[in-house]
Amino acid sequence: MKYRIIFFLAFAFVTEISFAETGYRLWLRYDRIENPDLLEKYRSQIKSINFEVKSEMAGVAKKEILLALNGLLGKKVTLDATNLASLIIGTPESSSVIKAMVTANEIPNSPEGFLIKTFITNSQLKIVICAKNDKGVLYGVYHFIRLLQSNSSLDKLNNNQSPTIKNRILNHWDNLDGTVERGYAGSSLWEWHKLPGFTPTRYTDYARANASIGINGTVLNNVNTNALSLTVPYLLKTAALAKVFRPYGIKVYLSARFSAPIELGGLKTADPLDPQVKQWWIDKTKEIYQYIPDFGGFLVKANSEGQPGPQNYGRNHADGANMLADALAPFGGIVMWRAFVYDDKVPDDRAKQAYNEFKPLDGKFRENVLVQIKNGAIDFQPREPFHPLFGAMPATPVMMEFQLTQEYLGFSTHLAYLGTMFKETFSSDTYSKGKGSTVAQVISGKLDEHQLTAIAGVANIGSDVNWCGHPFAQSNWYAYGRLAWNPEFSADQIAEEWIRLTFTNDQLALTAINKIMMESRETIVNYMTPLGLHHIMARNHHYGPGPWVKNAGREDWTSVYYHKADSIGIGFNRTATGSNAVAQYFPVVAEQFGDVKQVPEKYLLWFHRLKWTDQLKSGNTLWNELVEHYYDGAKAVDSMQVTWQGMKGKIDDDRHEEVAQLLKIQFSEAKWWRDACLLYFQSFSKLPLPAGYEKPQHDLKYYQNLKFNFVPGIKN
Ligand code: GCV
Repeated sequence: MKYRIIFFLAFAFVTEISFAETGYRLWLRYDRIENPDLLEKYRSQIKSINFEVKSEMAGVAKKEILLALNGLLGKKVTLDATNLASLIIGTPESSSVIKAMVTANEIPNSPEGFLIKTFITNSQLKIVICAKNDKGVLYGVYHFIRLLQSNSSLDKLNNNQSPTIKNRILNHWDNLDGTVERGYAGSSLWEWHKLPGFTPTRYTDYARANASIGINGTVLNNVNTNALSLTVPYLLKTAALAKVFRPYGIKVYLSARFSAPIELGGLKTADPLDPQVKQWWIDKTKEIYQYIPDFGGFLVKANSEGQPGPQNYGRNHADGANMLADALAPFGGIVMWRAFVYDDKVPDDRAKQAYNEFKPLDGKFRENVLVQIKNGAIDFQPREPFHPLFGAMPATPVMMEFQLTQEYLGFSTHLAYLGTMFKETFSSDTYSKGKGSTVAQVISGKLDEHQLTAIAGVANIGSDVNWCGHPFAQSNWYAYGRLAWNPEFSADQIAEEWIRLTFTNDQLALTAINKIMMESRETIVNYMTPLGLHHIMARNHHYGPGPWVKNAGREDWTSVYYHKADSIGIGFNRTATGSNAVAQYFPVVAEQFGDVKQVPEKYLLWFHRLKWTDQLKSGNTLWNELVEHYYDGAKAVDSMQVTWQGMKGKIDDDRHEEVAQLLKIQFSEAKWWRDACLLYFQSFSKLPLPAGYEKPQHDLKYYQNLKFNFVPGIKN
């Protein structure tokens, strides 16, 4: 009897633990469909499945669809190798049933596209998921699962999709010692010391999550890289990861340290024009492909923030990139050469430096080189106008770099859905070839007719059980993948999809959570950097406000360099009377950004310097408008908390409570940002807070003296 009780208690305990909603499953949650009518309907529509498997990739697709169907339908679907099956999956080569049912020109001709189509034969509904090859089938399967998870109708499917951008890549800023630069979700996923022998299921789950949203590449190591990644012991480890990811259509890439020929090869130089250096990279690349035959290529941060590069030898970025490109070309590999360069020794506005260095090199890169450009010209700020290099290098394939990890948007403590931010950049019009030359058009290769296209997202993934730290940070991984697949998707539609897959299909909850997400990034901009302010965070770790940062080792790492506040006014004059950064944009844009009357107010202080008392469109003075934005931002977090409270019972308690606690922290940090920034700027404007605003809790000194130890994301 005693044992029975112990067993019962142990069972109850285990049961409870195994049902805790940790967030580990991300958007791949296959719990039984809640709506009973829909469940019945799906069960009657999907009784059996015909999926002939002839490759490892088809094998994982089959495993996934069975897992999903068994979970979502709450019963086992039967396998049926005949044309009587209700769900038929494969390629015309692998499946004679598909070959007979679908005409060849209905299937997208692209290597990763798919068709999902409903057929009614003899009043029998059949659904076909097919593609030209198994990769398309895999993506089709994940899309079909998404349709079920979001309770879509299967009655009349005719869904034909192909990705817009070819290489859809995550960049991990993961160090070999297990830390993650700007990582706020625990330590690195990659357990280098246990590789290559140990490859936990978590690696497979990582690959599943990526494949489900179309991500097909991953750079495993930090751009501030260690040459050791290129040594044989680490190549073996990389090869073990590549083996796990391969069936999910994911290639691995490595960040390459430019000085590796010196550090590993014992050469005296890393000069890209030196024959010995070239040979060293040729040999190294050959060696890499021996271990990883489908290796994707190199990502390089050169001559930026202390990293070595071709300029150390009087060469330019094209010389460096082309040397690596030549070594990779025989194997089909690519070079992603970052344009994130700036130097405090260069006496020009930091925002102009990448354009100044790269624009003259347009057309000078090999065919397998992409120039990787951050969304804005400074550094992943809560809001930046699009980078002037987009559209300015028509003879070179350029790719986008977004930051998913929230270095400047509240780490994994603040709720920030970045789908809206990604869209803001994508839909910006460069006017490089007239109206409609959007950044999305540039990146997709459509505007300048490039076949080689790519996009990178700096990952927000770590060892935390829920992968990304904040439960809502998962939505940025998701949105990145979906927009990389098709930049025309809307942020709103992606948010809704993610909520359905991650939390619930309940309509009230969908509306409320969607609203929180869609407003979240603007809210952060308001309480951190409204009206075009930028780079005013604390020094080095970037946690919290630091508009007073002055002595940071280099001028372009200080805050005062960017806001230039004094007793007269505030803002960086980037017009013709200032740094003239506006001239780097095409004339229509340059004119708009350069004219204080036309510039969108969200970029006002990015491009213009105004007096505190200047009047804005609202009729407010600049000072009062600034105050209003900061207070609105903090207030909006309070409203988010209230809305979230209303979600209690609509979603699981575990994640509800986690988000509620994080929102509470966010609210107090929003007020901290607001009060610290306004008190600091007030010390110049000498203007009072307009009537009705709650007074700051502390004085400026208090905020300036706050010190934090062991902040994540940097080497402490
Ligand atoms: C990987 C910013 C970050 C650095 C990062 C750098 C980059 O400066 O603060 O941590 O380094 O961008 O993108 O290379």
